[in-house]
Formats: sequence, C-alpha cells, structure tokens
Amino acid sequence: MNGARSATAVAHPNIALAKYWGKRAGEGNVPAVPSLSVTLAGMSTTTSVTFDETLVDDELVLGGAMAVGRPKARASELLDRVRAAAGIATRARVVSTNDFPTASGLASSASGFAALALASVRAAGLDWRADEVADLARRSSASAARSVFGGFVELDGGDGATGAARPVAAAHALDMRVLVCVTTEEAKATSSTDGMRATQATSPYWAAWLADAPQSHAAIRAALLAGDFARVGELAERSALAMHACAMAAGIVYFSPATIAALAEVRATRALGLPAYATIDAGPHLKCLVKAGDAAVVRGRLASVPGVLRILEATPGEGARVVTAEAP
Ligand code: 2P0
Repeated sequence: MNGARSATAVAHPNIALAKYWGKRAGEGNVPAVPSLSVTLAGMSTTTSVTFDETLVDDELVLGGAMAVGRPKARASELLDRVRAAAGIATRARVVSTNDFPTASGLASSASGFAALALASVRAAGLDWRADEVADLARRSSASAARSVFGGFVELDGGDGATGAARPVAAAHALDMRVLVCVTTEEAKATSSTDGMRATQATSPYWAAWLADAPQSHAAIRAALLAGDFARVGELAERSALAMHACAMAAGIVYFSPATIAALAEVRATRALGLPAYATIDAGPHLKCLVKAGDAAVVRGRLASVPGVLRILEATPGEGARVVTAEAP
C-alpha cells in the first residue's frame, strides 16, 4: 500500500434547491432526475479512517458509539470499493462525529459519506480527483456526491446520466442564508431510500415528476447564474412542493403540523414584501432561504411558530477536504 494509512476529512451537509427524488434503473445509485444544491458552512462531519493490519473486521464509531447493522454495512460497502481500487484487503477503523444535532433534519448521510469517501481514498493512498471521490460517495448516498464540492453543486440524473457531480457556482454567487427550523428531535419515520422506492412504485404523479424535475433544475441553474435570489427561491420552493406532492400521492408524508405552520409563516413573510422561501427534505423540518440582510428578522418570525423548537443558521460553504493524512 502506498502513501497514507490514516486520513481525516471534514465535510458539510447540503440542501437541494432542485430536489433529487428517485433512482434511475440499474447500478451505481444514479438519480432519476438532476438536482442542484448548496453546500453549507458551519455544520461539519469529521471522519477519520485508519487501515490497520491487526483488524479482522471494519469498525465504525459514530458519535462515540460503536455502530452495527446497516450503518456499519454501508460504510464497509464503501471501504470495499476503495480496497478493490487500491488492491488491498486491510480492514479499517472509522471514527465519525457530527458537530450538529443528527436529528436537525440536515442530511447527515450527505456530509457523512462525503467525509468517509474522501478520508478512505486518501488513507488508502489513492490520488483521486474530486469527481472520482464524488462518484464513490454517490454510490453510498446520492446527495453525498454534492457535499464533496463547495458552493452551488449539481448532480446529474436521468436516462443516460452517469451521476456525475460538479460545482456550478462559488459560495458567494448568491446572497443567501439558510434558516433550518428544527421541529423534532426524533429520527424520521421513512428513510429517503424507502420513500423514493415507494414513490417510484406507486405514485400516480411519478411520470409528471420525471418530466418536470429536469426543467425545474435547468430553470434554477439559470436563475442562480443570473444571481436572481427571488427566482431561485421561488423555483426551489416549487421543486420541494412538487417532490412532496409526488411522494404524498404514494402515501409518503414527511410533513408535520409544524412544517405546515412554518410554511404558512414563510408565505406570510413574503406577503409583507420580504423575499423568504421554503424548502423541505425527507423530514418535517423546514429550511427557509433568505438574503443575509433579512435573516435576523425572518429568524425572529419563524422562532415564534408553534412547533419550531430552534433555528440553525447556515451560509453557503466549502466542499470536503482532508485535514490530516499520515503514515503509521
Ligand atoms: C435531495 N433528498 O436532493 C433530496 C431531497 C431528500 C429530499 O437526497 O438513497 O440520503 O442514500 O441516495 O441521498 C436524501 O436522499 O438518498 C436526498 P440515497 P439520500 O437532497
């Protein structure tokens, strides 16, 4: 094995403005539609990977607790791909921590698999480009491919797509803050993967989503490149509601009363002339998109919504990076 045996990487969650929902048929965990997200600063996953000849099995420590079952199997699947590419069989110890609450509704799988992919590639001594790291991360969790890059990032999807992720615009391209309205401390009832599977299998609106999402993605991309915050926000809110409408028709409901109350407050705020827009992922927490100068006043309004427990404020930030890499 060449190069490092141990590496630590940091990655951040991302929020999709143009949503990914559903998987294309075939291998590789390629999305059924293209998506576009913003990588967030201020919340981090830090993951260390050490390939250790003395281990008989991979070990995964998540937030201080030894992980077993599906979380560990998912990490081992990623490590197996890295071992195959590096031509090694050595097992690894993975230690990962989030500095944000895992029940905050921020996709911890996105920052988690982005950090794991980058740390394992470097620890195995592979000199991969970011797009290759993103391809590895996507196979574990598609949204993780976007967290490999900073700023505004797109992920290909649909027929003929390979699931490539690439940066579209730098973090400062849009004057934007994300207010994450935390509405519960509980883990979500239906995983994204299961929710997508049910939607694809039974939603009467699946074909409509497949037809609409690429247009929505293209329009959001154009509005972003034009620096048009209001248009990005309007289209992002529409993308989220279209995704949820499609999922709801399959019986997959992520909204809680607090989600609806916060959405109503965002719209009431907008009616007063303040540009504020909502997006919602596979959980009940609402994320409000605002301009930096409006963040404090909008935050104050959302904090008084019944069911909103607390609000995290994030800015666009940088992609995954290696913080330490060393030989034994
Ligand atoms: C997104 N979400 O674009 C969408 C919107 C949630 C709602 O990507 O099955 O954890 O591991 O590829 O990436 C969450 O899905 O799903 C997600 P898998 P992932 O951000």
